[in-house]
Amino acid sequence: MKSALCAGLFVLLGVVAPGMGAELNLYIWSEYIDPDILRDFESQSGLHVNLSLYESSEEMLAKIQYAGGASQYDVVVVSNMMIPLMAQLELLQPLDSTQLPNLANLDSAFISPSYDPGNRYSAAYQWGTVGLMYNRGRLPQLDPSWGVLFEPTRQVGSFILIDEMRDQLGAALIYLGHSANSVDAEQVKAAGQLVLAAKKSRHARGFEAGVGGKNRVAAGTVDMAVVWNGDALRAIDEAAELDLAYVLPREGSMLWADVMAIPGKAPNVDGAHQFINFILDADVGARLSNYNQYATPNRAALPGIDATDRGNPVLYPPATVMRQLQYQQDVGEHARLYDEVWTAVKAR
Ligand code: N2P
Repeated sequence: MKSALCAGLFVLLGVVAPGMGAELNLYIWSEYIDPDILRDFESQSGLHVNLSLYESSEEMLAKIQYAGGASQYDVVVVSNMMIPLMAQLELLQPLDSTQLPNLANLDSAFISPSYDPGNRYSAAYQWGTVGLMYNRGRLPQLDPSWGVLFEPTRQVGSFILIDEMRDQLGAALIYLGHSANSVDAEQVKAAGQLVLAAKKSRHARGFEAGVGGKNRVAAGTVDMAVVWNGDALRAIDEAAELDLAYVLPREGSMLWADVMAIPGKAPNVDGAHQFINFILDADVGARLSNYNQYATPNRAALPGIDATDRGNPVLYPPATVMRQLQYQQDVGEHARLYDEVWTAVKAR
């Protein structure tokens, strides 16, 4: 009797013992979700959201693969190119599409995409580009080229490289005229040499993962960084006293999608589906992008996107620019080649 009363009181107070499944554990890039959206999900679902953040795909994969993450988190938000690899490593479980009616809201480009046929494991979250964010006040004549990182005679000011393997090696591959998804060992090694030389240059101020680079530029402590468009756009607004800008180098750049997936041993699989379906709602999708300033993959959300964002070519590049962007893809067994080259670049 006493314990029943006690349990009743706990429910009343919203306190739930571990193992009761009333939590949703989300693992996501930092600065990537509106806290109000989480609060709304909590009140609608009755689930308490535990938020865990990461800054790079390498960090995320290590956590999921080797540090118990696959049984700790219910939803992970990861780059599209991680899906084939994580599925093959059995780190993910298939989605139950009957619990995801809002999947129909996604734009056709994100329905059965090449990285995940049939959306077996993933539903799109946001998409964006890799580019250069810089302080225009300090570098008014910046040449919009990857050469400002990789060509000693064209390096200017101070810069931060991105601690994200495929983005930083991809930029070097593109500068060399190769595919950002190259699986040619000589090409990838040459890209590694370029990144290493950039790292050793007197203009370089090291590597930063995730939001680190944009934070340094926004604080005025470096002139330029390799960053993602949405992070750059938020910094441009927040540090309005500085004249900051984001450019896609003329040699071209990379395009990515981030997606939601459920780890293989997620504690709350039903809650995970509820969360994914909630994010795929048209209204929630619009709020998400209006907060993040990343582009929405949700067609039904488009009418709710702020008009200035919708018309901003940094968020929704015109077709001519899109043709210059390469969609990042999983490189299958060649991931090892990238890992080796990247480890050497970071270690030296
Ligand atoms: C959020 C950035 C996530 C985009 N800060 C990386 N794909």
